Amino acid sequence: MSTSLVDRVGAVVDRAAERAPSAELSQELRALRARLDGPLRLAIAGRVKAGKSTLLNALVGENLAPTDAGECTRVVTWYSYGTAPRVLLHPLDGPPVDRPFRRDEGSLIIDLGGRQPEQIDHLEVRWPTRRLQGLTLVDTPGIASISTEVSARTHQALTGDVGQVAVADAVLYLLRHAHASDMNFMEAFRDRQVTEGTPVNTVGALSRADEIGSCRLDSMTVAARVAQRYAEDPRVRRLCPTVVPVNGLLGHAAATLRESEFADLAAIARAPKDEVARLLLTADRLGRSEIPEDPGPAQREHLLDRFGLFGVRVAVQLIGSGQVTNASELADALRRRSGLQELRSLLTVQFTERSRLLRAQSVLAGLRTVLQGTDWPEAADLLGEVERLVSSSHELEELHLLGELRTGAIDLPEARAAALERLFGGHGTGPAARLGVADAPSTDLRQEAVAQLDSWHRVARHPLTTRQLHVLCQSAVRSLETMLDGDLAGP
Ligand SMILES: Nc1nc2c(ncn2[C@@H]2O[C@H](COP(=O)(O)OP(=O)(O)O)[C@@H](O)[C@H]2O)c(=O)[nH]1
Ligand SMILES: [Mg+2]
Repeated sequence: MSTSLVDRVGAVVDRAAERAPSAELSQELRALRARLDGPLRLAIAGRVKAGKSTLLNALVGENLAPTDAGECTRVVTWYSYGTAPRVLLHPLDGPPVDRPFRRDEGSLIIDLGGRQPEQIDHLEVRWPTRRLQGLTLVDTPGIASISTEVSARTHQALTGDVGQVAVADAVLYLLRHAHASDMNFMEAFRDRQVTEGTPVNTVGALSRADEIGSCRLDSMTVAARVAQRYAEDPRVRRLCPTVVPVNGLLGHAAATLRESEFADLAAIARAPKDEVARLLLTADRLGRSEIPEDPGPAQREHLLDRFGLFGVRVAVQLIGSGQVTNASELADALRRRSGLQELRSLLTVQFTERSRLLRAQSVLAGLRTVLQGTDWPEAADLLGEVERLVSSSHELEELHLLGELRTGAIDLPEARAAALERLFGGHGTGPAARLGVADAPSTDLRQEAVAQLDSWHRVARHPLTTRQLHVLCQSAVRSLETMLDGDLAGP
């Protein structure tokens, strides 16, 4: 896709690194350069206890990130692909060091070697799993954390403090309720992007969705409505245009379901109907009731921890009604109800497909930050080059306009705005998605593209077309021409 842009960005950073007046600066620039070819860095952000670490585990399909309390939850932790398990501690002062770790029943337990979270820049967990290939997930302690230092560390990781380069290329933001600090945080992330004002780098998830409808069986439907309302709220929309409900706890349980858990759930489902109903009335009863003896209170408490009250209710209903008959069918059914698949597709369309572009954008932002922070005479020339690169890139412009359209910053009739959003890659970057038609042979797609090209030319020529729309028309024409010259080029 964005070969030319990525190459050009790479060339500017290489040149800057070669000419840098100090070894330190040169090294910083080379590290930045490496990001261009590295995996996309997706940070999971949100308030403490929003369910970030749980969702990260659900996305990886393994129990890696520690949840709830513990000192490791207070450190920014990167989970990236590695051929063998390895944990590196990056202190604030000094080079990274390998740290021992172990894994018992639960998540990874990392030995920090007596270092306080405040002295650690971040931890890096490398893990051999397919899910982390091409995607690094960054777990953050949360804004408005207990300690201001930890809050600040989160901020810095995501937005880059003044003079610092941001760690994340994109953010998955977990919302539980629209707290004021949620808004401030997203503002900060947005401000530091190259194409200022674009929220395409942030996708929102309404987390712990099962709790929204009091854990009733229709909780996810209720949560979907709430998520929709959130996404329509101008304050939320301006910052993260899409919000989907997700139940990370259930997604994680589904990905790691054990036979013994299925057996316990099935035993509950077999009990007399009124007994089951009484047992599942509240979390307290489920965890503490004397009966049944099998599964006893300890096992039921375990089920609650793993599935939540909603998850247990759903699982018992699925087994009791005969809709699922074994652990793997149950896992599939629970995964479907967790909202994890919808979240995954959203992440694919919004981030993975334009991974190269987002990385190029981050590297440009980083390069700007580094250059602005030096008194090196050549920095001004290089900065000029960065600005030219940004303003001449149609791909970055698409990203920028996409953001403007989504947030309603551009005043257009809904149908026209929707067509442009699609065309600029808002629902996927392939030709069919951009054209808004079903996938078809490229001759058919080419015909459609030519027709749309013609129609945007006509809008552009119309005497009543505003200047703003005229600019959009030109971009639309450019997008279509790029498609016709590239993916849809004739024989
Ligand atoms: N019911 C329910 N509980 C959740 C969900 N996600 C997380 N939790 C629980 O919320 C608590 C905090 O989760 P954690 O992932 O540590 O939140 P973090 O501080 O944002 O990383 C834990 O006890 C989780 O088990 C969810 O989707 N549903
Ligand atoms: Mg956490």
